[in-house]
Amino acid sequence: MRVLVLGGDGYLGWPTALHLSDRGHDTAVLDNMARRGYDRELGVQSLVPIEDLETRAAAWEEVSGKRMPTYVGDLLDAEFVYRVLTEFEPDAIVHFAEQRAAPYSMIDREHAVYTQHNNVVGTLNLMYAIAETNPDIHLVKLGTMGEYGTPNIDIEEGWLEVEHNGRKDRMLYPKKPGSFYHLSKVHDSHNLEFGCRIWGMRVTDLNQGVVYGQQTDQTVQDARLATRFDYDAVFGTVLNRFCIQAVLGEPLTVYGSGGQTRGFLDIRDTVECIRLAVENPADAGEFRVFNQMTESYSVSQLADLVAECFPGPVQVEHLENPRVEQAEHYYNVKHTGLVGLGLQPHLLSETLIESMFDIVSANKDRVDPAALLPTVRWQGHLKQ
Ligand code: NAD
Ligand code: USQ
Repeated sequence: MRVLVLGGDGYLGWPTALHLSDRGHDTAVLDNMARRGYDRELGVQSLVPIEDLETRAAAWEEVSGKRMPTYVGDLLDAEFVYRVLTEFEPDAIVHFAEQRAAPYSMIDREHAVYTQHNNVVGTLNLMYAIAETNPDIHLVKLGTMGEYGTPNIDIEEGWLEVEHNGRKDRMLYPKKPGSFYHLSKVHDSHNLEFGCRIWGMRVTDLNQGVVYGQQTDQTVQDARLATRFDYDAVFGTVLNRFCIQAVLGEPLTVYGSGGQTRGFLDIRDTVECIRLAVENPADAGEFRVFNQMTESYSVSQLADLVAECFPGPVQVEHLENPRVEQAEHYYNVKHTGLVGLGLQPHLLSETLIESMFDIVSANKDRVDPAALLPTVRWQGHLKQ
């Protein structure tokens, strides 16, 4: 198949593009380099050094013999999006290209507006470009488990059978997200379901949990193929951060009691889930939703796991939670769709955590310890 990966310069987009290319798909990547710009804005850098997109694509061609065209441009530029779709003629598009950090979206009004404009309008431009160039294109869109929040009932895969006053209907599962970023994904999901229902688009919305890990079968083949690894309190995700903090001898920063529970998955499962979704397209008119996670853990459980695996002393510090989120709650998620397509999960094992320790040790001089501490507060704009 011909697959276009949007956001293909990012943490997950780059290894996914490599995985799809490795599996024989003609793969191209598109990115506007916004993520590298946020690094400059925040004064941080990936823990592992990364090459620019051209060097990465050239290295992949050298290693694999496979060419990977690159398109540098913005999804907010509708003409650019139409041009790329007309030129590359994809059968499937994988859409990672959004501002994805909850704390970044909560810095202030400007960052909230930027996040929702970038994410919602970018996706809307893409929907029109697909509908007007080739409505048969299967769109595989990255959503997030955080769209659901932490409701006190079981979380289904996107849809809920509702019985109300003696009548029944199948409705989109109600959403209770926890940041302006997570809300942007909810808005996307509604727009995409509308596109399927009204225009007959074919869409798979992947409500992904928090990803951990940094290496895949392809990225390890050459140092120039490495993907980014974020440790800072804005873009770094929790398990990656805990592994990094352990190696640096810094306390693991558990926000609040640590009872908050989330869905997680290994980066190697992310790339495989995308391949499975691409190779098994949604039907025309179908808004298909999968919950892309393999295990649930509370933040405290993760801190304990890292402390157990690390061969040295580890301190766990409970910081006042800068976010507004439930500390103790019910969490039971259905996630059988991708397993049904053939996913064989890599569950959190000591082996993976230990391999992360090695990656961090090799690059620890690149860390600015000041960037480890959270500075963005969910109610930061309110008068104290
Ligand atoms: P990332 O920030 O590393 O990558 C996103 C890429 O999209 C960046 O390279 C950025 O430059 C690009 N981009 C952003 N806006 C764009 C635009 N308007 N036009 C073109 N390119 C644009 O993020 P990631 O961690 O790789 O996440 C990828 C996707 O997966 C996101 O949509 C995110 O919401 C979702 N997701 C990530 C995680 C996780 O743990 N990392 C978990 C669940 C869902
Ligand atoms: N947390 C800590 N200590 C830390 C960092 C985080 O206790 O040092 C806690 C947070 O309070 C939160 C949980 O860990 O309860 C997860 O936080 P995170 O920063 O790892 O992840 P989150 O903000 O939820 O966002 C990440 C990605 C986002 C993706 C989301 C999946 O950045 O793109 O959508 O994971 S999900 O959480 O399922 O919505």
